[in-house]
Amino acid sequence: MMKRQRGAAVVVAMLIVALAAIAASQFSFRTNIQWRKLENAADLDQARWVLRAAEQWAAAVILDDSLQNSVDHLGEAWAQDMPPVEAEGYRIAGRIVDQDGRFNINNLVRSGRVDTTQLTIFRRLLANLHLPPELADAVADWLDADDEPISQAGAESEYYRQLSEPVSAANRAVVNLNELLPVRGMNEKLLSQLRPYVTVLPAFSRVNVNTAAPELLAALSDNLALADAYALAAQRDKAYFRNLGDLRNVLGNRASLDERQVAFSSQYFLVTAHARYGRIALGDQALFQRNGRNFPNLIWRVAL
Ligand SMILES: [Ca+2]
Ligand SMILES: [Ca+2]
Repeated sequence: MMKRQRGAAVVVAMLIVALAAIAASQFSFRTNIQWRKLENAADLDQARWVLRAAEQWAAAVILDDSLQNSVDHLGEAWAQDMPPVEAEGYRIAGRIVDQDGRFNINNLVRSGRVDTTQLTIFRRLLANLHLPPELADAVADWLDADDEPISQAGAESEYYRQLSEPVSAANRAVVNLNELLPVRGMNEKLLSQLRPYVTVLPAFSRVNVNTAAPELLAALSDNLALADAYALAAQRDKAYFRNLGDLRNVLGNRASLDERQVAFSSQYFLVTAHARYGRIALGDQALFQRNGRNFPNLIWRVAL
């Protein structure tokens, strides 16, 4: 608990440094706006600045963590929800969620072909979430390079062209989960149920067993019951897994995970930031990738 509090204190200190930097830049900014006279526009600029600062702060927290240790778990500073911080007329709130604790949809296809191991994992995940497992086949077809359905439940352009609003299968990796909306069997409700458990990343990723939901942990195994996966997650929250040895010790010889799919650290982090200044409130999301001991790489950013 002490460690967690100290971690949070470091995070707040970094944020205050970022805010001070903005305040210091205000002098020139104020002279600038004398001719502008549009208060809203000025507030918008300031809010954008604050939003960038929040994002940079989050990336700095991710970097700071990688300098401390090489394992990532939910007891670390980056994973703690931060209460909104107010200073100098700004209000900032930010949240960091690692993406390696989720099933990466793009793992389904390697070099244009369906990876059957990944397909099985995705089917199991859907079943554990009480969603139709055959949806995995249609998603895999949407991503794989060919136009041959992998099963009766699959679907390719031939299927999609007969719809009232004809489309073609993407036949490539996706960059945003919303791209899966046209997939056979998919709809807004289903996608929103799936969203907390999946992600789309630009490269193959392993599952961080320290941050994955029990439904995904169970999907990585052919002999781990969902109830036992919940027990595993409860155990992990008391003492995180440093390596395969820790994981094997906890599982005993009752069950095993597919160890080729498993990781104990995370490479990708989704940063959600909200900023308010004056009458303006803005939000955005950014995906960062760890970059060794250097500042994390920004993969993409979208306005909320
Ligand atoms: Ca860490
Ligand atoms: Ca295809």
